[in-house]
Amino acid sequence: MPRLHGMTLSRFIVECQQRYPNATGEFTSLLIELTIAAKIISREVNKAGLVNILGQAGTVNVQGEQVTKLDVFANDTIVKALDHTGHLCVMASEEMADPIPIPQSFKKGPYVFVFDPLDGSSNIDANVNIGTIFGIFRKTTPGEDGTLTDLLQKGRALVCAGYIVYGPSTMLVYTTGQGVYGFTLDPSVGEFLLSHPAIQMPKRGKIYSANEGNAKYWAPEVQAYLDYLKGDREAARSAYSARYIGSMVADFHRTLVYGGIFMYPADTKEAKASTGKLRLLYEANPLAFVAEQAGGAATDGVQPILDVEPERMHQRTPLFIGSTDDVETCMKFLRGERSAAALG
Ligand code: P6P
Repeated sequence: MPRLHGMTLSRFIVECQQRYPNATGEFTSLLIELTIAAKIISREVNKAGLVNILGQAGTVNVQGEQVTKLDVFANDTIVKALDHTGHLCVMASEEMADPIPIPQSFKKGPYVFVFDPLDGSSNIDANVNIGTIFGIFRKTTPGEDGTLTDLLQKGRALVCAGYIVYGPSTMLVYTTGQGVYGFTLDPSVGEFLLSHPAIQMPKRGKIYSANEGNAKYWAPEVQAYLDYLKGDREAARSAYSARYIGSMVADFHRTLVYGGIFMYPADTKEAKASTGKLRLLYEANPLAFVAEQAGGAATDGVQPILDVEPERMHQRTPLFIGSTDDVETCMKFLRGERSAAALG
């Protein structure tokens, strides 16, 4: 893969395509259209405090969550940027109850696009980092119209996944199965520039990230793992620090760069969270693909996230994602092979 720092994302994508003689350029064009949507959303997010785009849209989405105006803007921007490209046959969005068909007046293509337009949006009014998460599959069913079957593919079938994190700088991080590459938006030229070639997650980190306010609702094995992370009260300072932003793209990006583990376990706090809060299709799967491509791991506590068989578009999953050694230690607790007492 090209590795020139400062290379534009568009040039990087085209040069990557040139490694595949049979490439049609459809995938390249789709990704470039996505970057345009990312720039538009970044512009709105970065000036959200200055125009009347903060606050609630006055509606509730399929998740039962208050929809912010920026959620709606991000969702509509991505749909409008991609639905007429001729590269997609169907889309699925965290904001839309049903699959998003490609209008009959537009040409359809071989790709399927799943996305969370603005994850962490409940943090918008506090100016906290938020992000867009996306995944791309190939169509598997006959005919030109995409179907639910095309959407409900295992994460292992993803051909591309990534996220845009809107923070101190806007970054686009993605993989096509050839490693993980990060691009930082230079607003002065309006281009994403290669800033993080071939990102590798440390094998073990020193940061754990979870909403400990839910700890009393977690399974005992998860609570035992938390005790391990916090270290024995008599022991010297624990080897781990806690960091939790409450915006998964930001918490994951930190985990990708610094290592450690992010987890959102199932809890008994609310019925919907009994299988975890995070969504499999357009949150856990894309980030799990990025994590594995960066040398990390992601599990639902039983199996790799990418091997989970999706049954519903908006199904939720527990998520433990991060450095391989941290995820493996976590799994030993979840399997009951370790206890906080056996800190060795
Ligand atoms: P809690 C944001 O709403 C989100 O979907 C993720 O971005 C984030 O990790 C999680 O929910 C935070 O949930 O229950 O800790 O507020």
